[in-house]
Amino acid sequence: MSAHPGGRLDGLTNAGADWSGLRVLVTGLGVSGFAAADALQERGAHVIAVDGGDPDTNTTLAERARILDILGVDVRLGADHTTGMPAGWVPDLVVTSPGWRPDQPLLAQAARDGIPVWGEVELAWRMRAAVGPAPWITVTGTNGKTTTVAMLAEMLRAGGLRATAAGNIGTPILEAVLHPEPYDVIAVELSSFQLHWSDSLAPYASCCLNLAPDHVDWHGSYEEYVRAKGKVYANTKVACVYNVQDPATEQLVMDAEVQEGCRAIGFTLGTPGLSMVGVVDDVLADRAFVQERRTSAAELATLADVQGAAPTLAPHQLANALAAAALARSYGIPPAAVRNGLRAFAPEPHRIADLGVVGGVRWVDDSKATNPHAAAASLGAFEHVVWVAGGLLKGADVDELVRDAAGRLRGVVLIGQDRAQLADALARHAPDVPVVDVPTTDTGVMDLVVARAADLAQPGDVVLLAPAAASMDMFPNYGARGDAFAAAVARRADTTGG
Ligand code: UMA
Repeated sequence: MSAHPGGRLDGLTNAGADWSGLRVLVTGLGVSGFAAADALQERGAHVIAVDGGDPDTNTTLAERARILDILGVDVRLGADHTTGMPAGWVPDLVVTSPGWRPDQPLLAQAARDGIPVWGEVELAWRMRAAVGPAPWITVTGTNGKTTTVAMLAEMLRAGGLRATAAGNIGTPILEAVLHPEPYDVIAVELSSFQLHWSDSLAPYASCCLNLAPDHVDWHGSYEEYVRAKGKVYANTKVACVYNVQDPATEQLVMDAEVQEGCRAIGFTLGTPGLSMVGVVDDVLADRAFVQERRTSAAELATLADVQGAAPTLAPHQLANALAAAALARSYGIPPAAVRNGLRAFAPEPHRIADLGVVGGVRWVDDSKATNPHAAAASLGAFEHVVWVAGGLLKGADVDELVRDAAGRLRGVVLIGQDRAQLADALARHAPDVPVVDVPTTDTGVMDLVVARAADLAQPGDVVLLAPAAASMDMFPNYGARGDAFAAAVARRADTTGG
């Protein structure tokens, strides 16, 4: 930590510490940067906040900048401000947004100059209440983490606690930590980006749901991505929850430095062994947090409780429920509250969302499948699929995905920037499957996509939007992509009479 005030930063471990006068450069004014700048400014820090965006075209950014300016933050917008430190000013600390890559010029300069860089999650951990702060239960993984923390939060609430889900799910964790009405416990979704910039978290319980290549461009290599994910287990107090079907997650637990007495707890789609939560017949069963676990198990819920109103119970959805149940049980939540939490859980939009049957074909929006691993799970849940795929692959390899899915594919409609890579993989592994290439990136593209998919589908098939890729080449985010798809399906229902 160089010549900078390492000693002072070491003492900044709770909201009551003396943050005043600390010079902090906040990089990025998305939701996390805004929360960080606001919290630091309120505690008397001297904050400069930079963002490369253009306020003339980005009205949200302009509004955030206006509010922070009123609060006294020195806000500097535009690409010129993100290439190096502000002239004539050396910060004590940089607090960065998760979207900023470590090789971004300003962050690279901070590393060269020995200026500590924290993520907003690290800042939030260090701004917890001095006395009786809400414990964090943390969840990461390549896929399923948003669903899992949402399920976990429902279980905690069903157990009578004031709980919320925060972090990568959308609400900055800082907001949850500094909420005027303190939470009893917080279910925290952590991305690999956020974990990269966090070093002192000590969660009550933690979980890495699964591991598969994603965000390799941001981290530089798959090994670095896995290393970041593994940080979720560091300093865990009570339970490190891992996926029995994904041994790499168990390895991360074995490699982690945890607190004395912390247990490794597995979740499995099969029969649970000792210290596991799993499935027996149609029941979710706990052999980890029951007194007589050597000889008996506790019934937590049924498979029907997990499936709810979904068109099918996808194995990964069951895995998410088991992981959430293990984490909730580690916190002492009783079985009935686990079940009630699962029943109360409402799936997020764009996550295997059933859009109904139009023209004898079921239409499903899984726009949230932004990487090959998520798309594989989604494709595996249906027998005969017309697959709508493509977008930004972020350096991911799609060969395994296409090879494994080949037998289910009735046809494929390709969209987005990296569709040639998917087309090549399809030519190699599914040469007989018809592929339609949709090169246009117009906003109206989804009508064309839906028409082409309908041409390929046979009655009883599923048309599945599970792009295996990010959306930003064509849409603001995956939500907008899913909305466009759903709207085009609805228009087709109107014109064809459903
Ligand atoms: N910016 C620059 N220069 C850069 C990069 C970004 O100036 O080199 C600016 C942009 O103009 C923008 C701001 O930085 O104004 C964006 O910051 P950000 O991308 O870190 O976004 P936030 O709004 O702070 O949202 C972040 C997470 N975003 C990312 O990790 C990319 C949100 O996760 C998260 O919900 C939020 O913090 C609260 O914790 C989103 C996400 O896509 C949903 N996550 C990835 C995923 O789930 O796969 C990891």
